[in-house]
Amino acid sequence: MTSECLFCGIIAGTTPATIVLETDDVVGFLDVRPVFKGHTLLVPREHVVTLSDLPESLIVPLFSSAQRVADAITSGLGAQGTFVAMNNVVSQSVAHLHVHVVPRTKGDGLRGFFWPRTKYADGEAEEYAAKLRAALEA
Ligand code: DGP
Repeated sequence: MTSECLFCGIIAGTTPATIVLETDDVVGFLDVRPVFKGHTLLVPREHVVTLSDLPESLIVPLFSSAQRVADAITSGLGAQGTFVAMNNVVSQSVAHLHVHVVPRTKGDGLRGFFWPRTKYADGEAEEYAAKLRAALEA
């Protein structure tokens, strides 16, 4: 917990939020600026900033909570599916790891989250995969 962290304040109950789930390790609350209504943020109670900082012991608690909320969004809100995402450093506006679980329904107007897509030149995919495999083995 850090006193200047917004999400630590929500976890501690000193900053108001609309809570949807609480476990020993994780808190889930509604995003105050939802992409669609029901958009939930899941945060580990422990203050960590990025996915790289998340202790292995919290991976299952955090992502099983994301799975539960994703299921609740479809069964409880009538969404057809969900988009589950996390910004790390770039576009991360709150420096406390948070998983977005966003309700999705066909025709909701969100087209692939507005991601521009690119293409690999001949042989380039293998170069990228080789660099990734080397980094994974390091
Ligand atoms: P990101 O941009 O990935 O770091 O997402 C941060 C999200 O946090 C953003 O969608 C809006 C949400 N947010 C920011 N301030 C507050 C707040 O005070 N309360 C709640 N519930 N959500 C917040």
